[in-house]
Amino acid sequence: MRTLYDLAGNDDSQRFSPYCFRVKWAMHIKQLDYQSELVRFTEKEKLAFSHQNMVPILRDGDAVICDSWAILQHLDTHYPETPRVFSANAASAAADNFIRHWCDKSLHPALFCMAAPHIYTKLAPKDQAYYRETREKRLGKTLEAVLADREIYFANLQRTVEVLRATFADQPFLAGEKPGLSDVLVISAFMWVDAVMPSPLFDADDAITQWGLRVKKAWAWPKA
Ligand SMILES: N[C@@H](CCC(=O)N[C@@H](CS)C(=O)NCC(=O)O)C(=O)O
Repeated sequence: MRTLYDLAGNDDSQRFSPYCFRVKWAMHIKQLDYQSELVRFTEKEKLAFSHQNMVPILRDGDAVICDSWAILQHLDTHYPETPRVFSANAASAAADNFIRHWCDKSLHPALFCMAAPHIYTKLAPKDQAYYRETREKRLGKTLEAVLADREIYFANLQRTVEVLRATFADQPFLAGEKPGLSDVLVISAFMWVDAVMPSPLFDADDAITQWGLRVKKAWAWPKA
């Protein structure tokens, strides 16, 4: 049996890890079933078996795999009869790797500044002090100050995602005519933020919103 260790808020249905979303997308594309083991930020004892303290973790039989990228690689290697997540084409795989780093270094930080104060409100009370301390250190200011500066952060986010809109003016998906791993990586980032924001980041007719709907439709993502 496969078990995915997934980050949860106060409410079990509240899931907001972009890296866990990557794995859930891969499982969905491959039609692999799994059970979720929900982990709160401060429940590090639940992760001790993995000798590190982050999610996602996949337990697959005797194998324990940490890090979303490594988990995706494991799934492609161990389930070769299922649809591949990584492109077999070297140039496409290299482009996906660029998008992975663009997400980690540019998109996630820009989204984080929008989402951080809202994530706080969704957490179990026992997690809030840990989250405040670690995230305020990362942000260099209080969560309240981040919320007060939301217009500055939104302008920065808009500059960051302009490259997506320019791309969608030319092609329906980041991977081209059909969605691919690059689309999984980017939609996972937006799903993280959508899960916590009080209102959608972008208008319904925004090219990014429309692309997100296309990705979910193309792969029949079950959760709307
Ligand atoms: N490079 C890792 C990053 C994983 C990561 O940053 N996980 C976050 C949740 S999104 C985490 O577990 N944070 C725990 C903490 O901050 O205490 C991956 O791709 O899986």
